[in-house]
Amino acid sequence: PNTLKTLGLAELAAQPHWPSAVVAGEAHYADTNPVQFRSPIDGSVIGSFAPAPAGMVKMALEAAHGAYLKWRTVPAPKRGEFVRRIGEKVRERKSELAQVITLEAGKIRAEAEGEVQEWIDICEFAVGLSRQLHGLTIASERQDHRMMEQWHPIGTIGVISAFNFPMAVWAWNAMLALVCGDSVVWKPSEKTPLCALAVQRLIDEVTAEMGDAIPAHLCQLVNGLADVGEAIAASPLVPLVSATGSTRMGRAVAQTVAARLGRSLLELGGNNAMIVAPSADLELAVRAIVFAAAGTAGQRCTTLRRLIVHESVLDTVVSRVQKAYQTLPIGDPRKDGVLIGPLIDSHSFEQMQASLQAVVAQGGKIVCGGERVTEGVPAGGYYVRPAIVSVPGNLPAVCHETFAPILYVMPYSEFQDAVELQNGVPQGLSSAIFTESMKEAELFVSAAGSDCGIANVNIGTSGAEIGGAFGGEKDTGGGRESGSDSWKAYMRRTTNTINYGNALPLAQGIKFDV
Ligand code: UN1
Repeated sequence: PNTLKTLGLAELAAQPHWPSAVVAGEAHYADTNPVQFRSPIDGSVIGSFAPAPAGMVKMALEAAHGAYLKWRTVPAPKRGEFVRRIGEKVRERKSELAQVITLEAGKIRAEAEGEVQEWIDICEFAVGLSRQLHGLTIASERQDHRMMEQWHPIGTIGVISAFNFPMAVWAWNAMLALVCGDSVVWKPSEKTPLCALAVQRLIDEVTAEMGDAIPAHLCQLVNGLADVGEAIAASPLVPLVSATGSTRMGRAVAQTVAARLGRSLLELGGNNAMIVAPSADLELAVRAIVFAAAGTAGQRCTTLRRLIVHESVLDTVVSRVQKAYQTLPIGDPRKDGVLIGPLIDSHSFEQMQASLQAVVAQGGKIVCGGERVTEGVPAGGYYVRPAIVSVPGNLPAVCHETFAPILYVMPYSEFQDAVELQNGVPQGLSSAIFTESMKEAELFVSAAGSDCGIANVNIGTSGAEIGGAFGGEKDTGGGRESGSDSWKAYMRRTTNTINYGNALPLAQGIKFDV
């Protein structure tokens, strides 16, 4: 309750349901059948909201579009000022915001704070960027002509995000979109509506503090179900839809967006692997494996799911990871010292069990873990012991992403086979190699190496910094968010050719005398 008060949510909490949407700064309540949302910590009901119907999406999109029409002419460095102030407020509220993430997504405190830190980091990145949204000047082939590029705001960005990063993924998109001169409509996961409301409240506060310096209502929030995502994807008012979640969801969104020739930016499932070479520093490798495979209870899109180990070190690596797993503190994520919190819900637990059964039926062997933990943890939450499963290669069950801590371990003898195993799944998000061989490391990150968007050497697959472009290939969807030049997705490029001479020469030397 204290946290809700600090976050300015107390009066919303006094209503029978949480808002279905916050549009133009106003909370709206739909009259649809309310859905309850629960804390994964103990399965208790936190609250309920009536899912926003399509009419509310329309209202949100229209408000956002109106704000965009004003925002697009505000100088980009001034837009940066808004994001700078958001970043300052997030810094002040870091621990309260993290508490809401822990409550709704079940992250341990350090990881919840890490997520809020990603939001702070992307604010700082975006503020710098607000003075660097520049295009090229290109030599014209024509006498007395100049050719240049400009990057202009594009419109309203639709953001669809998942439960596992209930604030940071929205922030990667929204903070860039805002400095780029766009407005935002957000459909968060129906499992984390409170995180979204806390974020929205903070944005609304900064908006109010800035008064007339910026247009109101640049960010709208719609708490709804899949049909809200579909309505956003279908709307011609949304030139770019940025969607994070399952490959199935991304495929549906992308097809709807493509049908109207809109753009989508997809960050979908991963099936991330690490190669452990015979020369690897095993001490470091084991620490990286445990954080990447078991951390966040296996619920990051960058979670390590496949371990490809040279046969000469296979037994040593497996027994060291197994040993580390035995002492991993699993439990209430609010408690000091706990490293592994709960799965998001019972459905997630069932999927984990189904994947374990499938892989065993296909020839895999469970080395350890996979079972529900009920002692020393809050009743009602789905806590599991992270599993290690030995497999001969990429069995069918290994080829799909199960959002839970299952680590499939497979052997290799030749380096080239390891690279093929790493690339031999439909997904292509993150990958890593542990090796002391310069040749192997360079090959792994070369054109003929890992086919993923992220390829790391001597660090794990998860926990990327915001400064790099984030995303992956194949079933991961091809999008790039966050750092580097990902901002270009949120703008439209115009090419301008300017004639400052007295003649009208045509390109390609064409003569057309009239
Ligand atoms: C996600 O799981 O959707 O690289 C994002 C990481 C985090 C982001 C994960 N910085 O693990």
